[in-house]
Amino acid sequence: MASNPTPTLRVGMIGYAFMGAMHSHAWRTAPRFFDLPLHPELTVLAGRDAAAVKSAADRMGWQDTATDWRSLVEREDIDLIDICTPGDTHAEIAIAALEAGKHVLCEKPLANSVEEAERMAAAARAAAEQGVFAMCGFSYRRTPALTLARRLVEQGRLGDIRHIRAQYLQDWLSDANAPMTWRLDRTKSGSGALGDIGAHSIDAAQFVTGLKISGVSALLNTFVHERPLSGTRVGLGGSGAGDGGTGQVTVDDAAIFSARFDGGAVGVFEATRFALGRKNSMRLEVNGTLGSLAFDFENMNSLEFYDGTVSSETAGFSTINVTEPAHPYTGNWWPAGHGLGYEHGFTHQVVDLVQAIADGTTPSPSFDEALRVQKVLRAVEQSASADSGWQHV
Ligand code: SOE
Repeated sequence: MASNPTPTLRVGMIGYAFMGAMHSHAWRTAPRFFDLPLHPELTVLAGRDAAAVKSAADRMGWQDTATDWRSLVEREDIDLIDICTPGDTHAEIAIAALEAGKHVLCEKPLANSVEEAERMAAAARAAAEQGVFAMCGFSYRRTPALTLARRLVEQGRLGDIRHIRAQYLQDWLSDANAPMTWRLDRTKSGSGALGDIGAHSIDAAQFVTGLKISGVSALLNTFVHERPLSGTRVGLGGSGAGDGGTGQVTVDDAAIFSARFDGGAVGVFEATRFALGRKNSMRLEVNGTLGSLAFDFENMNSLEFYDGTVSSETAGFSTINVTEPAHPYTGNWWPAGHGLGYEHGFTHQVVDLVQAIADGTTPSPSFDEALRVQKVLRAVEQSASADSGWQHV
């Protein structure tokens, strides 16, 4: 007797740049390494430029293309909408998709304002009652070392958390001649380093410690206010050409803030795209009464752990190689010691999302959790504006 084929989850994705390529890879790869209850099908890819979206779809394995995202929301052969577009479009697309009964995966930060994020979270709550679910793409949570860090905190290995130190350091804007991009335009991105990468640190800090930020005191800074509109793009940055005019940078280049967490812990956060030499250094250090943890994404297959309960004669930070089958997610990949990369967090995100949908449970980070991050972003901006001081979240 033939066994039942795995039911499909037909995905419609909007956007096909860096994040679109990453999500495509994740949708393709997840069922090849994990036993999923639903089989993702790369059904339709949408983007405004017909030729460019067709070429991206052929390259990344999508069956069909569309030039209007609304057609995806209306199609009956789509079960999930994956939003990989700049933040100014998230609310409209996500709410329309949820109201049409489609599950949603939305890139971070959830929205460009708390007001948008609140509407999205309300739509997600209403949809969940109908068995339709939404997740926000804070993918770093699914880096095995950070998932392990959370596990150690949950096991009580750190005791009570005292300090959280989070830095997200990149350098692709340190050249003042690097060209303008949508990430530097507040109307498209909502904020700069703060929302683009600081949001990851906020989510990771809250995820690993299980604590919530209750207040912040911040400063934001913009180093370069005008950039060339055209030029040669290399990765996220590049170098501008002198003849295409300039555009205004309307976001922060660096965000620094101190924070209080529920339960008495204190934190320091820094996000910048001007830390020359630091390419994707997403760092998190946590100090508790019994132990400490330290992580740097530039060394993403390791986690430093200090066990304060052993004799001081032998105590010291030790490096856990997070590549053993016993570690989160890693057993589905390569033999111990062979390591994972940036893209694996996105694949794990798909794995957990698909499992939650099949189980009929709200995936994490939910839109409500992402709304909470959005409120921290707002509090940081309010605190930094006109030096207005301490802000409750
Ligand atoms: C650019 O700073 C960026 O691509 C972010 O937008 C991503 O969220 C981060 O994972 C890598 O850097």
